[in-house]
Amino acid sequence: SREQERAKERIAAELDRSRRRSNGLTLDSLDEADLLAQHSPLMSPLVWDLAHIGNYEEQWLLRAAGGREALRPDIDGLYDAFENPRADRVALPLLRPEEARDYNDRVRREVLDTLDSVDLETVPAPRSAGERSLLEAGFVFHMVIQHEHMHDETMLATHQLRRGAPVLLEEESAPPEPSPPTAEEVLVPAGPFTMGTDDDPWSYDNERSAHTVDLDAYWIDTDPVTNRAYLRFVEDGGYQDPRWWSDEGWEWKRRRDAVAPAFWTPDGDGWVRRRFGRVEEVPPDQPVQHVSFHEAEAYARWAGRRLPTEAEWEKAARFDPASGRSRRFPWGDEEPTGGHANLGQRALGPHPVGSHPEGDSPLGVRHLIGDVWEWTSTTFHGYPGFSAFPYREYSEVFFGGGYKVLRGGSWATHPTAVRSTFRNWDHPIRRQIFSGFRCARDADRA
Ligand code: AVJ
Ligand code: FE
Repeated sequence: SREQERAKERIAAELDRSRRRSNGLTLDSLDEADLLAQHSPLMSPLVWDLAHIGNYEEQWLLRAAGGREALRPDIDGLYDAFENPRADRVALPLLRPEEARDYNDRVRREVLDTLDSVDLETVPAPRSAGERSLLEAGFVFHMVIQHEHMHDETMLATHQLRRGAPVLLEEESAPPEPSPPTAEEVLVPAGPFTMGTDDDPWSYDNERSAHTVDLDAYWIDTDPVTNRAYLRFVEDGGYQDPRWWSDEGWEWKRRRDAVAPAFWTPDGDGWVRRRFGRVEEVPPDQPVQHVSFHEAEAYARWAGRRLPTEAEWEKAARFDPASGRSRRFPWGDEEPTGGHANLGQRALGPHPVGSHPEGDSPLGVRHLIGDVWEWTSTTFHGYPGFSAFPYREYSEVFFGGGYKVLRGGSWATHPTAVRSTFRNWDHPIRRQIFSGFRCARDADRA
């Protein structure tokens, strides 16, 4: 059908886009030694991510969806993230960069061939989370496209940790102009909303099923916490006062000797930050990034507030009080454009707050999508009726593991890999990711 043709064209275009991005972060920007090196024990050598992307694509699109013979079953173990912790990957007999490129190209050629012949089943709605198939509504292709972009974001974190001359270029010439400031917080009225989804064709198992959540009224910050605001916490001795920190957070801070967000260093009276090999002033109007959950939580307590729960974040990011409906994005159901949000690595950092008025939610909450991932107070778990699909290792094995949920995507997240239902998670100590936060508080009961 015409509709299926169009869906396939979109998939082919997105596959191509993600591959150009991966190559730009590896083969086009670094030499062989740099690609094979371990820049941080927290991260893989870039060449591991590169061939892992191809191997994942082989396993899911060629073997599982296409029913084809395996091309390189011998390398599955090398690129299995559970068999090999990140710190160990540098010692594996990995494909060299040129071999990885050839392998990825070969997989991709067969994938495009497979795409031609498969039937992207249409979804008989409504369906419960358990009843899905790999191809329905293009699911497995969407999963592989998002997977590649997630690793591209991971590779950006590796680039950020890498020492040496800068290699990445900013695609955009200048950030957009901020609009005038508005009220600092927004009141979200009490009442039910729909959290999660049953039918988003890009959604992962952990975003399902759609369910009603009834929340008390709460206030949430209009914008993510900026560097200017965070600096007040730093200069008020926030890192020296255990009152603001959880026991676990204080212990983390003490052991790391953290005194400010990652990549900040003192400079005269103030601070500078390193960003992809360049040292610059800390821009006051941008959301703070590279903070751990513990730092976000300590700031919130210092400010007399708290982090939002995951449900509070999602209600702010999609509930439309006029219709009572939950939207795909804060601004509506349309795909993100550069006007709505700072996504897709066009900038190499967050934009100043107030610079994406088109992206506001109906209640006037800003920058929910893009700029920085936002820590929430919620521990990663499965929604009611959760059913792992298509594999337990995407989400389910992380439930109950003390991971904290992050929402909204960062400037490094591709538009296909984020929406108001999308859930990310990480250890509460991690801050090499592009993480920030906003605060919330209970509304006074009348
Ligand atoms: C969803 C970002 C937590 O990077 O660990 C990549 C995504 N899953 N390969 C991760 C993922 C398999 C995952 N996060
Ligand atoms: Fe992966």
